[in-house]
Amino acid sequence: MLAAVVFDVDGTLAETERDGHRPAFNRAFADFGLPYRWDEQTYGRLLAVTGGRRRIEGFLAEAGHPDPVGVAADLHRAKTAHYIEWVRSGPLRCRPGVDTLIADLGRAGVRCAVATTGRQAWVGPLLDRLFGCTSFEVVVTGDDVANLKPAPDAYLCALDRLDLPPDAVLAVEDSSPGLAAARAAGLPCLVVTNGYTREGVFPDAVAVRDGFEDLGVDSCADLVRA
Ligand code: XBP
Ligand code: MG
Repeated sequence: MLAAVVFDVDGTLAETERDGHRPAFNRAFADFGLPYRWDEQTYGRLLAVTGGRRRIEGFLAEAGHPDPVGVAADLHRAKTAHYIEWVRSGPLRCRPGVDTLIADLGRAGVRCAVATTGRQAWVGPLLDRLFGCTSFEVVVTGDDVANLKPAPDAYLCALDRLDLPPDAVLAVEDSSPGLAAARAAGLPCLVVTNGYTREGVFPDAVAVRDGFEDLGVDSCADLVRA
């Protein structure tokens, strides 16, 4: 019995990575006079590390930059400010069909939630702009958990706040770290791929699709029964 759907944000609810997060990271590098710029392909590789601060940290360590941990914290603050600006006024859209699905789930009495490794400072404004502030009953962000995806913490926290068992909840993710997080928390997980993850292999997914078109409440319910 499907009681709730928990959605990832980046890459799932909206294509935010290539034209949203990536330029914000690059603006932060420029602010600090650093020579690094992440092109689309490099950024695709770096997405294996979730969380912007950890992503910068790993990259700086790999590049041999001094004090990667301290520098990453400052850079990530600047990146977050740039990204909030893009969320407020950039060409942000949800992925086609996901807004209809969320509205249909609500009408059918299926609760909707969010579990992301992104930061609260921009997650709230992004959800409000795309879906209105009442669409998600529970919103878990990277600020709420000790360990980011692929650790299960975000999903465990969502289940706790929803007060539901994992087998009554469908997770929707776009990537391997997200899928691993959902599975580690015991949730069946639908993967909806995007430009960065289309070539991926997702053996643990209950289903893999390349978009939300034609995905309705009944097919979500079938997936938790599968
Ligand atoms: C998304 C992320 C996020 C963003 C950056 O992972 O890894 O870290 O790229 O956001 P997922 P912050 O979709 O699996 O949640 O800079 O706010 O960390
Ligand atoms: Mg994602």
